[in-house]
Parts: sequence; structure tokens; C-alpha cells
Amino acid sequence: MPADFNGQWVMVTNENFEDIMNAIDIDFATRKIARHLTQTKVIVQNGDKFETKTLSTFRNYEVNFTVGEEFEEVTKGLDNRTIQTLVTWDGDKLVAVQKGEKANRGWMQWIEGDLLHLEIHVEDKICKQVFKKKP
Ligand code: 1AG
Repeated sequence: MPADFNGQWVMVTNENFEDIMNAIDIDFATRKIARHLTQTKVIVQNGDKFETKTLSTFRNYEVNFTVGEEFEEVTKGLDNRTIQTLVTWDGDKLVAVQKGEKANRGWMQWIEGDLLHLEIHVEDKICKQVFKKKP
């Protein structure tokens, strides 16, 4: 039985988001808006199958995947790159490797109690986001 990520998760902290945005070449005007957003993560999980939405008042981002199956991800509305993404389990953690123009790109996502942790990394930068589950 894999971990259960189902639910709506509201951002409570977002450390070093600016660093990640800079690393993927997001322009100043966009960064200025994006840094203040409270993101909400909506996850529908069926075993290894995930439908995920990251929502905000400015932009939304959707990515769907099956753990263990590499797919082409287009980061539409983010940096608009095409990357090859593979998500795997490391115990109860989801680990994504995103191959493309940017080195060492990926994320890790896991649950602790009613908190969802997401670490996004690109090159030598790490952004740490924490979300709280909506009751
Ligand atoms: C992701 O989550 C990342 C989802 O794949 C989006 C979160 C951060 C975006 C990364 C960099 C910012 C790029 C551009 C800034 C412009 C707009 C910001 C909009 C933010 C809300 C979409 C992994 C996992 C997915 O949770 O299941």
C-alpha cells in the first residue's frame, strides 16, 4: 500500500522559491507576482496513478503521472520547457527526476501527519514548500 496523498493541501510555507524561479529563468515581473502566491495542491491518487493540480490566483499547473513510467512533461505556464520526468517511490516519498536543459532538476514529495512536504530542486538550488491538509 503506497502512501495516500489524496486531498487538498494549502501552502503554509515556501522557502527559497525565488531561487528556483531564477534557476529556471523566470522573468522579474513574473517572479514579483509568483513569490507572494499561496498555492493549493489538489491530488487525486489511485495507487500509483496521480492527477495533480497546483492552483493559485495567478496561474495553475497540472501534471499527471504514473509512478515508474517516464513521460514527457511540458511545464506550461511555468518555464514552458519540455522535460522527461520519471517519478518513483523512495519508501513513502515520491521522487521525481526531470531530465532536460536544466541540471539536477526534480522534486521530492511526502506526508508527515497532516502536512505535505515538497522539495523542488534545480542545479544547486532547493525550494522547500509545506502544505497543510484541508479538513
Ligand atoms: C510541481 O509540483 C511544481 C508545481 O511539479 C508548481 C510549483 C512551483 C512552480 C515552480 C517554479 C515557478 C515557475 C514559474 C512562476 C510562475 C507562476 C507560479 C505559479 C505557481 C502555481 C502553479 C510537484 C508535485 C506535482 O507537487 O504533483
